[in-house]
Parts: sequence; structure tokens; C-alpha cells
Amino acid sequence: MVLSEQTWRWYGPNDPVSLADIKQAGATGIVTALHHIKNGEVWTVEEIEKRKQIIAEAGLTWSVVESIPVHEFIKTQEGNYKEYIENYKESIRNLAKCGVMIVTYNFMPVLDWTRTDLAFTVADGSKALRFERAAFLAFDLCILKRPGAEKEYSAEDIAKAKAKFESMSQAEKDLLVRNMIAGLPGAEESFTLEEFQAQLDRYDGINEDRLRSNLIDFLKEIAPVADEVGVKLAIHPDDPPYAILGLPRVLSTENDFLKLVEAVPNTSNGLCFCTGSFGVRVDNDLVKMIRNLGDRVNFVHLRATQRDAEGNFYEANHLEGDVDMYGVMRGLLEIQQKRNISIPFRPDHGHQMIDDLNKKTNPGYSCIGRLRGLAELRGLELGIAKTLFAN
Ligand code: DNO
Repeated sequence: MVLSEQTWRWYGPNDPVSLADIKQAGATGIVTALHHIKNGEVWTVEEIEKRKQIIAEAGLTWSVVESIPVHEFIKTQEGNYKEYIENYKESIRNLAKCGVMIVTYNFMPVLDWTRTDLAFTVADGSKALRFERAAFLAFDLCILKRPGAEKEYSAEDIAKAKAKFESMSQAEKDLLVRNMIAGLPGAEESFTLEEFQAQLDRYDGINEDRLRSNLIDFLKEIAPVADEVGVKLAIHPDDPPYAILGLPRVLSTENDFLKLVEAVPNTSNGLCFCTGSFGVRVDNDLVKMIRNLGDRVNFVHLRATQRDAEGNFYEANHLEGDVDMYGVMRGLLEIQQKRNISIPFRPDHGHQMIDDLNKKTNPGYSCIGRLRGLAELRGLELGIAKTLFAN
């Protein structure tokens, strides 16, 4: 019987959640990145070894990189992007030399994940991350005032944006701007409003097809290197999984991923199956997806989102919300038996709760909420595994 490797995202030595805490949470693998190295530069063997050592001293293993960021110039194919691709290959080779064999990345233009509210109080008093569509519209139409944005929305949406904007205090508006563009944990960039608009402008003339073909070009370069050294790649889906702010998106559905595999069939070309990101779309059937894409799933993020009819969603407890976590876990277990390998998962995000409510934490990455998530997910996995695949 093959079970998942249970991992935990750690932001490095400055993370308020320590390696000792993670050990007590029961995870064995660490998911981390060298955030101090500038986006686009090579991760040297020396720097990788240093980090690996710190993790090993705590009795843990660096199992997954999340993420080597993809430089914006690679996404738009401008400037010295070829040099950045060469650097990326070098980082992959160096990680392999150190035995760190799974590399997560994403290809979302400008922003990594996006939320409007980082402290949404749910019924039990804990705090969750939330995407409120009206606030998002207010940001786009009334704060950023993105040129041409009104043409992309219905009259109803525009009215919604105005009503929301007018109901907000200055402090609430400032907070919304910060949440949107100041960089959530793991995002490598943060911007002022002017810088942000300038970044959006770089994508003028880059539609979905063009972005996809740039991604395929990038993969055609890095996948053969990853194949050669035995590294598995794991692209993270778009979060939220649809176009925002006039920017194209290319990894929001099963079909999006299949297009990548068709263009770049290399064995290293794989997916980070994130239930929280994919799960925001009603048309993404997660249980079907994990079964269909299972051969290419190299890493898994488990969390549940709760949608409503207005296009809002918040992050529910791991076993609640719209995600059929039982079905996904069962699918994950089946592919692990079939492939006879242990696939790492991590409890993705968690509510800020109990003592963490009084601490300064990384949004989504406080300790106790993820501890609850890991415990629930681990129990779910073991329960299904013992029932279906005992011995
Ligand atoms: C959010 C995360 C993202 C993700 C990156 C992968 O919590 O899931 O930051 O790590 O998009 O490159």
C-alpha cells in the first residue's frame, strides 16, 4: 500500500512557523524556495545545499521546490529572456545534483494568486482568505481605473463596483490595494498602483494563444533538461482559474493542461494538482480530473473553496466547501498504487485560528489551521487506504 508523502510549505528561516513546529505537525517533507535569490538568477549548488542542510538538521527532507519563479520576461518573451531560461535550466540541474527532485512553478502573468480579503471571519470565528467579486471589480474599475476595463464588464457589474467603492472607507480601500498588489506569500513581486498598471501594459497584444505558445516554448527548453537529470516539473494552476484584469490565463482547466502535454510530451512535464485553485470553477470536476491527469500529477495541494452564485469564494476548512475531498483523495490513492510511487501533498492554506489569531502570520500559512488540515487529510487518506488497499 503506497501512501502520500505529507509535506508542509515553509518560507525559510524567517517563517514564523519553525521547522520544529512542522515536525510536531507530523509532516516529513518540506516544500520551500530560495526566496532570497533574485527572480531570474541561478540557484547555486552552494545555496541549495545550505538550505537542504538546515532542513536535514531538523530531521526533515526538502522534497519539493515551490517555486522557482518564472521571470516575467520569459512569459512575454522580451529582453534577455533567453538568458533567464538558461538560468532556469541551470537551477534545475543544480537542484538535481542536491537530490531535490520536484520543481513547482506557475505561468500566471504579473500576479501569483489573488484575494481581496485576507481576514474574512467565518462562522466559528476563525479567519479565512476570500475573493469578493464586488471588491475586485471596485479595485479594477474605481481604484486602478484600468483603461478599457468598462468594456469587459456588464452594466450590472459596473454598478456593483461603484456601490462597493462608495461603501468603503479610505482605510478599507488602502487595504484592498495592498491585498491585491502588495504580494501574497510566495509571490515574488510587489507593486505600487502605477508600477502595477505598467506591468499590465506589458501584456498588451499578448492574448491567451500567445501566452500559451510562450509557455510551450519555455517547456520545450526546460523539460528535456529535467528529463535528463530526473527532475519532475509541476505547473501550478491559475488562481483564480479565469482571466482577470485583462490578463490572459492558460492553466485553468483540464484541457489547458492537456494542451501542454500534447505539445511537450516529455515525461518530466507534470502538474501540481491544486484542488483549491481548480475547484473555484464549477465546470472543473476534480475527481474526474485527478483520475484523467493522474499519470502527470507530481505534487498535490489540498484545500477546499466555497463558491457562491455571485462569483465570490472563500477558503473553507479542508474537508468542507465545494471540493469532494474524499473523491480526490481516493483518486490520488489509486494513482499512487497504479504508479507505485508516493506523491507529496501539502495541506494548502488554513484558517487563522486559536492562538494564531493573536500572532502575525503569513496569510493562509499560519500554523494551527494547516495543522488541522494536515490531521484531517492524513486521517482521510489512511482511512480510505486501509479500507480499499489493506496489505
Ligand atoms: C498560494 C500558492 C501559490 C503557488 C504558486 C506556485 O498559496 O499556491 O503561491 O505556490 O502559484 O508557483
